[in-house]
Amino acid sequence: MFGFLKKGLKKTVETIESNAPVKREKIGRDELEDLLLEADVTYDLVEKIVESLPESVKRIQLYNTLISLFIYDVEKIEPKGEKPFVELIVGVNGAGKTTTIAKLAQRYKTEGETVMLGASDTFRAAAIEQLKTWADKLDIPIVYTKQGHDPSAVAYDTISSAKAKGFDHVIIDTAGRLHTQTNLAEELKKIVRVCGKAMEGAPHRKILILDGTQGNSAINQAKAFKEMIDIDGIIITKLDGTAKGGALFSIAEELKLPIYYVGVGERAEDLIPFDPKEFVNTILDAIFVEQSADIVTSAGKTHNVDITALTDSQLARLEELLDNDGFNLLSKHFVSERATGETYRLHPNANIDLIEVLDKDGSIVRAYKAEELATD
Ligand SMILES: Nc1nc2c(ncn2[C@@H]2O[C@H](COP(=O)(O)OP(=O)(O)OP(=O)(O)O)[C@@H](O)[C@H]2O)c(=O)[nH]1
Ligand SMILES: [Mg+2]
Repeated sequence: MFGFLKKGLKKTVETIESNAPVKREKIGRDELEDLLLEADVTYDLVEKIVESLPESVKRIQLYNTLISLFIYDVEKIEPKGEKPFVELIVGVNGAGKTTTIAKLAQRYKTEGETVMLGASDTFRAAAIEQLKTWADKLDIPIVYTKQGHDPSAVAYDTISSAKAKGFDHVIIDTAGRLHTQTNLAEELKKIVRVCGKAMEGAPHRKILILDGTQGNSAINQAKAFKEMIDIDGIIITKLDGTAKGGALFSIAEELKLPIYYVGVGERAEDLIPFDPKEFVNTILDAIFVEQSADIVTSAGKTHNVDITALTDSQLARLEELLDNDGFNLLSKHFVSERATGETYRLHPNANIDLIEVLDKDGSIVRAYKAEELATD
């Protein structure tokens, strides 16, 4: 969906724009420092960012510095081989675990895959009810027991049942708070162990849910969970409800964990794959007049391949062409392939009047002639 992340980052973008109302080609280092601090980038990181920049900063210079914060070695964990692919969802209470599970389940279901949920937050009766309500709404099977029962047993039963029925995915909810932190650590470790007994290699992904409205304070929380069980990646929720979107830079830089998705609302559809380039460009669009570094303008060309300048009908035509080839348009820079869930970059190549779909290595997966977008 077009501009989805932009909508999710509305409050962050508005705060930047209210602090720097006039967009420009260059921004002074001091002013940039203030903007980043306002957006909840940690003080130390702001210092580190501006250190390498000149007195007056151009978009491309800031882009390169900011994007580098997301570049670190991460292990890509994907469903392969034996089913089901088991995901364990952890995080403090209220972070958005249960809602995110519903969103993930919905996503897998839309991709044509089968999902089973496990209600391992047995600490509160309401938690079981909440997941059940989502399961009913999305028409997805769920394994649960009574409040107070062993959460590990629920995880075991969910995986066993999904395995027997050949399900593609299992997603397991957990409690965010127990009587003490030690209890929580012990419980999570036990769930992890028991998942491994139900299926070798499970849980395949241990995902930490962080509440985006907490900004930087989420970092210490994340470190605590990392110590309890080895976290594979994170999902940041409630980005729509905060002006602290800049905290993602600090979270990435400090934790060096992949950010799989961001939550941008309360509905099942409000979960979008996180793309660092799109994130950085959305922030930069609030500061600079210049367009994204990816966009090559089509000045002097017969056909218009500048995606930012496409008319509504040209854009609709592009979306239609992509759709026919199995792609969903995510934003003006990215598409996702429905069959695989892979994200590809959309690159307007003004030199040869093509709109190209590029993979991570820059190889062309598909290309559309600009003239194909003509609607008359
Ligand atoms: N605006 C917004 N609200 C969200 C988002 N994700 C979750 N919420 C809301 O945050 C609140 C808490 O979400 P839950 O999913 O219940 O959180 P939890 O981590 O399961 O909480 P416990 O079960 O109490 O540990 C709910 O009101 C959700 O609707 C999001 O991306 N945006
Ligand atoms: Mg919950």
